[in-house]
Amino acid sequence: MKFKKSLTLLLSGALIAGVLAGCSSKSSDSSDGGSGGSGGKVIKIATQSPLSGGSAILGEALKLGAQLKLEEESKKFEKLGYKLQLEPYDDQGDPKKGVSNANVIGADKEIYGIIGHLNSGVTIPSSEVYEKYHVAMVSPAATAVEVTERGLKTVNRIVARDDFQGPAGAEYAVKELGAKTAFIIQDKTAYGQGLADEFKKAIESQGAKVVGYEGITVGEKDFNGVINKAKAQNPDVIYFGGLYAEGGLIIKQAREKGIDVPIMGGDGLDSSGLVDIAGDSVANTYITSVAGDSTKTESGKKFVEDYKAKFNKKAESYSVYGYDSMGVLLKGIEDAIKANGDKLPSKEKVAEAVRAVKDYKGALTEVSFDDKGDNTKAKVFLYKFDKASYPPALQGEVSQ
Ligand code: ABU
Repeated sequence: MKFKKSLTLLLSGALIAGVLAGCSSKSSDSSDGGSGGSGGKVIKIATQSPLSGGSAILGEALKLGAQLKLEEESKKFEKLGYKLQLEPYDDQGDPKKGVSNANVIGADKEIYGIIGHLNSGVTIPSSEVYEKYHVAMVSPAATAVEVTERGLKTVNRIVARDDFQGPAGAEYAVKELGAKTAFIIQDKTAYGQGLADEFKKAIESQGAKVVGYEGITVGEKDFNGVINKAKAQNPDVIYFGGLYAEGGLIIKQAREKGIDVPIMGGDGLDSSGLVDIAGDSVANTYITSVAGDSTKTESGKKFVEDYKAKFNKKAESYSVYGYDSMGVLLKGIEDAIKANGDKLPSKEKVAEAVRAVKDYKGALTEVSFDDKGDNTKAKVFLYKFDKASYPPALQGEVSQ
């Protein structure tokens, strides 16, 4: 792994150098790409993400980013004779709802692609349905290893996997935070458990000892039982595999019990929602994220301004990933249309063209898919929350 520290940190010298080498719930705000109802064959793109429930902040961010890109690209598609239309679905972060929506999406002859999901545990079963209907999916956020390990032709993602993210966190915990012991908590989802297991394997291989490994349930609010177990072990670091709703409460309740050691987690904690829930307790929390800081590039800064102007909201971690995922999907569709003499191609041909995307430059990301649908250019980022503000401070990034 190649760890590159953020410029701020390099200048401050704060760290030692060279450390780590649905229709039933379909949203009613379909967008016609701003084309004002002009003619042309309709190409619908669905989004699936939690627009309600505990992780709705990230789910909405993903959808809004995708919407912005679709609207920006609509003029180009009009010239080709096509009218883009967004079809947002609320998967509620629930695998059953995701699959139910996926069946509706698959049966819709005009839907040529899907941006989503946020949750790996929803992505995995829903994408079996997309594969059956040959509809290309690009996920801006699902990081579980299994998502792209099943040999599905329609499944792609632009973010790094948890077998990259977990070890990056473990290496940071050992080499930067000096952790010799870790207490691990995970939310028993495909994402939370998968990430926690990758962290566990990696930190043990670095010579640290895991002094506790506990599961919690999504939606739980009182974590005193598991926090008491952690406190009794007096670990150097507590690691949580899961999302910000539970993560925020774990951090808050741990600090209330006087636990002041670093608390770590993954990209599921990369949300303003973590700060809303944990408040000042969030200080001394470290996360890995598969999402970079949009404000670090000119195109990223422009995206953040355009997003704010359009939606009157601050961009979240996954907003720009929704935007870039839509860019990749539309590039694949455009390529497939052109290869088919400007006629509408089959969904299979679209899926092939999406998988073939190479060297795509988005607002923040670069994307080249490998034969599994993973992005060979995906990175992992390290952040620290010093105080109750979002985004957290970038500590550095790791390339593959
Ligand atoms: N990777 C962030 C969202 C959680 C998931 O993959 O399920």
